[in-house]
Amino acid sequence: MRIQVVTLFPELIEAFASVGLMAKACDAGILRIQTITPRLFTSDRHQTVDDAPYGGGSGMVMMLEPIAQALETLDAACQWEHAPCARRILLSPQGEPFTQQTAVRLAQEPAIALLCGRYEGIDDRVRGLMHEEISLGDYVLNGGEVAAVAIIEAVSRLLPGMLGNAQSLQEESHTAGLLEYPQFTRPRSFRGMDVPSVLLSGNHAAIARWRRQQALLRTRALRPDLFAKYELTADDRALLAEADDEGVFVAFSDPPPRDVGSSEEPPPAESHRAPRSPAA
Ligand code: JD8
Repeated sequence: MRIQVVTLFPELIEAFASVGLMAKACDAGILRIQTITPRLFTSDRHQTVDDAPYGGGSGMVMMLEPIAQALETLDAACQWEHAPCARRILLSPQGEPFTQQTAVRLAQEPAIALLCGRYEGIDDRVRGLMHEEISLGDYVLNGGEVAAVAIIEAVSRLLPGMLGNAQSLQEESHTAGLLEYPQFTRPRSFRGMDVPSVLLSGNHAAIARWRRQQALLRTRALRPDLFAKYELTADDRALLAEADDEGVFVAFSDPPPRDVGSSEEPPPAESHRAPRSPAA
């Protein structure tokens, strides 16, 4: 897949593309990242890409001509290689919120072009040059670059041939819409916090059940919005019912149970409870 980025800070995108799995994917030819700056398409001494807003107001607005020429140059690069032009995506707070579903859809494109604004944004007529508009989420960034790298990372890890992903993508789709189950590694005991004993039991069926149960409990407790949308199977309901009557808690998340009328700190209900909650 080809990912093109129009940005005043290509070095930000290149820094991300040069490490970890993204660098490996680029080296393997699974992913190709091309950046271009609108500054290349200015003709004044200061390489001006912004101007004051019509109607007045504070801040500067990015001008269309350098951006349009950058996008056209990227299209020409595709055409030179007899490849389809990229689907053009504007990154802005007004866009459709980016989700895993968006990532899955974009991963099916042969090429996408991500346009990153800066300053107060881009001349509104830019929308006439783009296919769609995406927002990373409901918070304010100073420009589109962080949204671009988030999208590049979420999309590129879905690409076929992406190193070591067949197995984990399979597992991910099984649990899509739920939070992950908790994971542990050595040592078995860390500052009084013990790894849940089921994980040391070697009973693979019991481990799979416990993990599924924890994923369900965590999602219900921490992300009721996701839980409401999730379609529970009969097995899932049974796991939750079992957890509810046995008083199973969400590993390292629930506060310790207290006896009614007692001000004494109760003993830990199970060995893998945190001794106290520094995060709370
Ligand atoms: C592009 C300029 C900053 C936006 C004034 C200063 C995405 N989820 C997201 N939050 N913010 C952005 C984003 C912000 C941008 C630009 C994307 C270009 N800014 C401006 C308007 C208000 N600030 C984003 N994707």
